[in-house]
Amino acid sequence: MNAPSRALIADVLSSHGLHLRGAWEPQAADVLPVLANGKTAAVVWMVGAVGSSLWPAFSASSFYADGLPDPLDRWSREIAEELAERWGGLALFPFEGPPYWPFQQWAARGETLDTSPLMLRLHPTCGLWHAYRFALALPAVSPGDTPFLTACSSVALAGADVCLSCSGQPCLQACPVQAFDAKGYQLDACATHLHSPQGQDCMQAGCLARRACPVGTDYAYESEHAAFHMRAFAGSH
Ligand code: B12
Repeated sequence: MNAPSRALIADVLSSHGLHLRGAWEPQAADVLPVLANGKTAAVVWMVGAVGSSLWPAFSASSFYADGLPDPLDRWSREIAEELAERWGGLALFPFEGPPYWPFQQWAARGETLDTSPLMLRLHPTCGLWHAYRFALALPAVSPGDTPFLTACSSVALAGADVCLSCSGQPCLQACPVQAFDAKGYQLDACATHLHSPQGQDCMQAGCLARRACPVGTDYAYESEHAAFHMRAFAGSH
């Protein structure tokens, strides 16, 4: 089986509103599962959404309206597993666990990302408005994509911490219940607030701290998309 090219993978993903978010070459220390051919993966492609890119395709799918739990995870799984089978690989998911695959560390091996006081990774263009849906571990790399993979694998966390030089760090001032202090996150305080009448702004339009970040505001989630994630988050805490 020929390895799919990066252009083909990106093209197939775009029909679902998904984006190729870089790639990395697994090492023995990554301890990934072996593939169906009994070999280890040669490449891991990271797949995610940028802004509300996935919302039109997902919200039009049967998963969105079927009333069963975890519709976005099930939608992601159906797409990922079909692609993994097509290309002789394996799909890995951020929501499988615990223990969880270290998606944020993997992502930083494939594209430039920074850490942030909210613990979410900051992308230079879309800020905090991005997330991962799955990773595809494939047995081979198309020869034309070797330079891309080499370039991705040499990516390191951005040296200059964008958030440390951010004037006033509005994300740390915006949370009504001070759930973030740059060292940790008070999950209980956040969840209690979300379930209270005062928390309805976060529930309808998304986390106020995340919305306060000045980077990538053009990519902020559309309100229906934001509310969907907040309902899922509040519903499980
Ligand atoms: C567990 C988890 C949480 C827990 C964190 C508990 C904790 N103390 O660690 C909780 C439930 C609080 C959480 C919350 C959210 N999460 Co979360 N979470 C995860 C998950 C499933 C596993 C993290 C993990 O343990 N990895 C294993 C370790 C070994 O890998 P790691 O890469 O080093 O992981 C560390 C970081 O993830 C860090 N971390 C990352 N995000 C956060 C958030 C908080 C609040 C804290 C305390 C720590 C933390 O803690 C991990 C352990 O050291 C990941 C998916 C994944 N598989 O990575 C998503 C993930 C990190 N979450 C994500 C998101 C978007 C959120 C929310 C914004 C959800 C939402 N409402 O939409 C909220 C943030 C809160 C807010 N108000 O905005 C995204 C981040 C994308 C990005 N831009 O970086 C991820 C990658 C999921 C995805 N599909 O993309 N999350």
